[in-house]
Amino acid sequence: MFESLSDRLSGIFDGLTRRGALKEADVDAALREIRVALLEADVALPVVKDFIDGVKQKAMGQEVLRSVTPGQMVVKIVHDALVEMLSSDDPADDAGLAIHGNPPVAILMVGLQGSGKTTTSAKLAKRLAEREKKKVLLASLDVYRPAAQQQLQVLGEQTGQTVMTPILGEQPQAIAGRAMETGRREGYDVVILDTAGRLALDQEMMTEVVNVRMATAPAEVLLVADAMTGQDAVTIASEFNDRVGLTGIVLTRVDGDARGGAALSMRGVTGKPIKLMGIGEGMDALDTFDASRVAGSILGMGDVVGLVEKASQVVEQEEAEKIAKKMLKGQFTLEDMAGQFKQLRKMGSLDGILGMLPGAQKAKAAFDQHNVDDKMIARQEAIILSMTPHERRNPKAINGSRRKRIAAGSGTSVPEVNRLLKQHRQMADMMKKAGKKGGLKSLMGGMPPGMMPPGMPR
Ligand SMILES: Nc1nc2c(ncn2[C@@H]2O[C@H](COP(=O)(O)OP(=O)(O)OP(=O)(O)O)[C@@H](O)[C@H]2O)c(=O)[nH]1
Ligand SMILES: [Mg+2]
Repeated sequence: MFESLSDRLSGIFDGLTRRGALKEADVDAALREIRVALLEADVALPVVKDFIDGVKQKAMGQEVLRSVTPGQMVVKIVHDALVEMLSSDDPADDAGLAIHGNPPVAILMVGLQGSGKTTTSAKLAKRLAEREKKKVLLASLDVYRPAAQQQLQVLGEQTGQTVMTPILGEQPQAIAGRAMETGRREGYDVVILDTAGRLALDQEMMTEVVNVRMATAPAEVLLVADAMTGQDAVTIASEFNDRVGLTGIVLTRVDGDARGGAALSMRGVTGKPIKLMGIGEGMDALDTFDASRVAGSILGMGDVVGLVEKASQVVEQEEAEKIAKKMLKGQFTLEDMAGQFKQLRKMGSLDGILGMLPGAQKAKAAFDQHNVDDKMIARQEAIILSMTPHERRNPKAINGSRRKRIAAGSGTSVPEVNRLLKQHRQMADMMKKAGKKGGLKSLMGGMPPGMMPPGMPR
C-alpha cells in the first residue's frame, strides 16, 4: 500500500543517481506519485492540488545532496513542506491556547459524535490544571445521549477536576450560562464546555452551538476531530468553521493507524491551526500537536527524511572545512563571510545554538561581551547581500558613494558598513597570519565570536 511510495519513487529515478539540480521532469514525475499517495492518505483534492503546486516551486532546481537519490531528496522537500503547512504560525506557548484572558475563559468543544470531545475535555482540564496551574470547571451540555453527563462526571473524578452538577431537564444554553456564572462566582480560570455530538452535521445542532457560543463568548472554539475521518473531514471542518467559527482543531486517535490525511485537509481548508492531539485513551494522552509526526505518517517514510537530514549535515560540514582552508590561505572574501552568516542563521537563533552545545556558558559570555546577537548578524548579512558580486570579492573597490548605496540598500548606515568592512579586513589579516604561524587552533582563539564556522574543530 503506502510503503510503496518509496519504491515508486526509486523506480522513477532509476539510473538518475548523478548529482545536480532537480530537473522539472524528475520533479513532475515524483510529484505525480506523491499526489497519489496524498489522495490515498485521504487528503482532500483541492488541498492536494495547492500543496503539490507549492512543493513544485520549492523543489525545482534544488541541489540533490550526495549520497541520497533524487527521489529521496524530493521526499524530504515534500516532508518539510507538509510540516510547514501543518504547523501553526502561532508562537505556540504550550498549545497556543488563549487561556490567559479575563477569567473565567470559556473553551467550547465541538465535533461529530464519538470524535472524542468528552474525553478530550477531561484531558484538557487535567493538562491546564497541571501545567498552567489553572482552576478548571468542566460542564457537559450533552442532554441528548443518555449517561453523557455521567461520563464527564466520572472522567472528572478520575482526573481530579471539578464537573458542574447537572440539573435534570436543563437545556444546553442554560447549562452554559450557569457554568459561566459558577465560574465567575467561584473563581475559576477556565470553563470547558463539552457539547453533544451528532452522527452527521445537522442544522439544529449547529444553531444550538452557535447560541452557546454567543452566550459564552469562548476564547477557544475547538473542533475535536478523529484522525481516521476520511473525506468527510473537509465538510465537517468547513461547516463548523463557517457556522460557529473555529479557533483551532484537536486531532484525536493519532495513536491509531490513521494516516493523518484529515489533519492536512482540515488545516488546508479552514486555515485554523491544529493545536493538540490525542494519542491514547488515558487521561494524560493529550499532547501539543506534532506536525512532523503527522507529516511522517502521511508520507510513511520517516527514515528517508532522517537520511537526507544526515546527508545535508555532512555536506555542511564539508562546506565549513572548505571555508576554513580558504581562510588559512588568507582568501577569506566577503562572500565567505556572508556564507558564515547564512550558516549561523540557518542553525537557528544564537541562544538556541548555544543551548545545544555542551559547555556553552563560556561561549555565551563571549558572545554577549562582543554584543553579537541575532539582529546584528542579520544586519551584517544584509549589508553584504546589498553589495555586487564584484564588490564582495574586491572590498577595496568599495568607495564612499558605494558605501552610501550599500547602506541604503541594506537599511543600515554608512558607519555600520564601514565597521563591517573593517571587521572583514581584520579577520582576513588575522587569518593570514595565523595560517602562517600554526593552524586552526590558534586561529580560532583569536577570532571574534560569531565568525567561527560551524563544524570547525575547536
Ligand atoms: N485511542 C484513542 N482513543 C480515544 C482518543 N480520544 C478519545 N478516544 C476514545 O474514543 C471514544 C469516544 O470518546 P468520547 O470522548 O466519548 O467522544 P465524544 O465526542 O464525546 O462522543 P459523543 O459525546 O458521543 O459525541 C472513547 O472510548 C475514548 O476513549 C484518542 O486520542 N486515542
Ligand atoms: Mg461526549
